[in-house]
Amino acid sequence: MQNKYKYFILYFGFLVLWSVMIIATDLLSNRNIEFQKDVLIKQAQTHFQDQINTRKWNAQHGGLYVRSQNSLKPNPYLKDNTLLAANGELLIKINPAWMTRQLSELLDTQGFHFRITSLNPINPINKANAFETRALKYIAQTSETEYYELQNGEKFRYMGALVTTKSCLPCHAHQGYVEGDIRGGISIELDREEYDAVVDFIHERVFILRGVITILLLSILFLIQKQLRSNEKLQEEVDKRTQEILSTKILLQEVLDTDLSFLMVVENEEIILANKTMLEFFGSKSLADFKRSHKKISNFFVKVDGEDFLEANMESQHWITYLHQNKTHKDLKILMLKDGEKRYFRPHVKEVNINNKTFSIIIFDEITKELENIEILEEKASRDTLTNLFNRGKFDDVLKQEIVLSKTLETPLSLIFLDIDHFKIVNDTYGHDAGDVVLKELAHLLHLNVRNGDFVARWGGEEFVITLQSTPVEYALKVAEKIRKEVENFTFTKGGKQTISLGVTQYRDNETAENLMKRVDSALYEAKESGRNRVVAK
Ligand code: GH3
Ligand code: MG
Ligand code: MG
Repeated sequence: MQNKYKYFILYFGFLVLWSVMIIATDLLSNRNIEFQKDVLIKQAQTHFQDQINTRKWNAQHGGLYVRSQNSLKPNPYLKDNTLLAANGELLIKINPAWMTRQLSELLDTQGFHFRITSLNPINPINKANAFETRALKYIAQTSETEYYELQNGEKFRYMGALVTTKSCLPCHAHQGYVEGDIRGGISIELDREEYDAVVDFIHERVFILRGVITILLLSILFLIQKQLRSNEKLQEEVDKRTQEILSTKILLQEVLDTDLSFLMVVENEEIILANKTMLEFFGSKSLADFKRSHKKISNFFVKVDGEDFLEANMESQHWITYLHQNKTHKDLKILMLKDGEKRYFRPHVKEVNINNKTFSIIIFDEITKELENIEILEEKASRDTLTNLFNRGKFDDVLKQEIVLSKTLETPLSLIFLDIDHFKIVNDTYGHDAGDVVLKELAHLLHLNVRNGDFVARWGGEEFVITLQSTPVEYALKVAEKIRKEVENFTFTKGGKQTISLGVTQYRDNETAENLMKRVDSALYEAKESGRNRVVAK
């Protein structure tokens, strides 16, 4: 979620919660104040009810008579307001109205007043004041029987309606009242100090409560805000690090891709990283693509017998394990085919441990060019510069191989050894260069007269040697004779006519190459000794 929305929700939520708390405290305080008001009303109602009961009792007895003492005056608005007792004492009649009046004057204690009143009083002293007028008018207009006012700075005022009963009619019927009429009320005034004190107390507590709630909510808001800010910072840090890691990864991939060798990182025999050179070699767009189409790189390793070439399994080990264990094996190579062409690689491996995980960094350096150059050099080194035939060094290897092949195939191997007759005379007569030309042309002649698979080499000077695979000495003799005739009939460009002498022999079981060479040499020697330009087989 975007930060601005997050904070908006937080502040809005805080405002809502704070408002709910304020409303709740308001409701609570109002309820308590209402309760206090009810106590005041109950108090007034009790007083009112006391008066009603007393008046009812008085009316039920048609008034009562008391002694005239303590300056008690008879009710001037009452007919027959006195009575002469049998003992001549004057008794004063106290009707409900006069009783209420007397009691209200008597009960003028602090904090509590009451008096009887009417909009239309018989006794003018009972004339309603402003509050009483409002109260009586309200009662007259509604079906309520009570009215009260609780105004700030004023006393609690209560008005209870006096409902006309049968007992009231004797005195009040002349005013037109009938039973059930409301003819006035008892107005009660109560001190409200206790009520105000409680209300003040409630307000004070509510104020404190609201303060505490506000501080509490602000603290929570502050903490949440702090947490959010720290989360944001953390997220920023994470984003930054992720970006850094991403950049490093891209950079790493770029570095890997610049390398012309195959470069891969392997974890548990699974390639997890590969460079462009490798992927392009296999025609893959990505590593996932490579895995999908080729599964394993070792599927491409070409098996080569008798050489140090890596295969998928080496000595019953996975090739990567084998690489780790044979790091010192510098001649290890890999052969793979690309568009039918042979491509050679030199593998290297390095183990890396990161966070208890082991990775293998594997590099395949391409050595195709290097091997080709070596091959060219080797080829060069094995040739005689003048005739371009194999030289003696190479011939030694070839002869050994031919002996192995002959033994393996169990086929005869024959050898022809030949030497130019009186070659010294050519040099002496035509010069050394002319001798060279003779050597070259003879080499060419020999080459033309052997089969593919037969090897011709310059043994040294004007001596040549030929191996004839799968050839018995009898046939070799025929070949030698044929060569002898070819040379005899050939006219050399600069040396004119030349002849050669030849020795022929066949390889014998388990003899050495040296032995074989000695025998053929002695056959040649015999050919020379017996007159030259001939073939001797041994
Ligand atoms: P034989 O019939 O007994 O073999 O007589 P020969 O003269 O051929 O034998 P000899 O060993 O006496 O002489 C060989 C000569 O071949 C001597 C040497 O100068 C010559 N020769 C050896 N190598 C070369 C070469 O590369 N070029 C030239 N032009 N001559 C060479
Ligand atoms: Mg010689
Ligand atoms: Mg010679």
